[in-house]
Amino acid sequence: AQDCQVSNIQVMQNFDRSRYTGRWYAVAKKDPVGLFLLDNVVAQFSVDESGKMTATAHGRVIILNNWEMCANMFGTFEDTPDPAKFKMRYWGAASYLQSGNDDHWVIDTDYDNYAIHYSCREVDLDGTCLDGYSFIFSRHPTGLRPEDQKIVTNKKKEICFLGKYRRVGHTGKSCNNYI
Ligand code: DAO
Repeated sequence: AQDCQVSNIQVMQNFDRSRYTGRWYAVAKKDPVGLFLLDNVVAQFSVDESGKMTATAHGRVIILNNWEMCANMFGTFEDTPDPAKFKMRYWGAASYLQSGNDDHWVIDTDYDNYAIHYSCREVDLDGTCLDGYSFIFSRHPTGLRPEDQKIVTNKKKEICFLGKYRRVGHTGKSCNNYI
């Protein structure tokens, strides 16, 4: 499916949330309108006693258009009939941080090295994504392994975001890389 219809986007088959838990480093990001998370983005996924997926994220953010700071964010995930598609409610540790409710789809992952996330916030009248964002996650702060790069490039193409990503650095300069 490469017709760029949001409803035709293929997600991870038989997604296993317990294997997805733990730390993921964002190594690339396609930004939405009104970019928020900048760099040094580390997400930590968990599954609680009731089986619900939750996450915390830490990263350098942009608020009020030009203020940069480090932020602690929280997310809870509501299940849908597709095990790889969630509704994510998110908020910040401080009230001036962004909050919202976004789709959170896991497009592909091998659980041990790479993961491709996708969220379309606004679907256009023609069924394509008008405003969306996507994280490329790695288990390694140094980036993707060469053997995973081809898979990730193909998936970027499938979700019609190829060429729209920027690198997400992990300098640790303005934000610590731990949660
Ligand atoms: O960075 O521009 C943006 C949009 C992303 C907002 C979502 C941040 C919340 C993260 C919490 C849970 C982690 C995956």
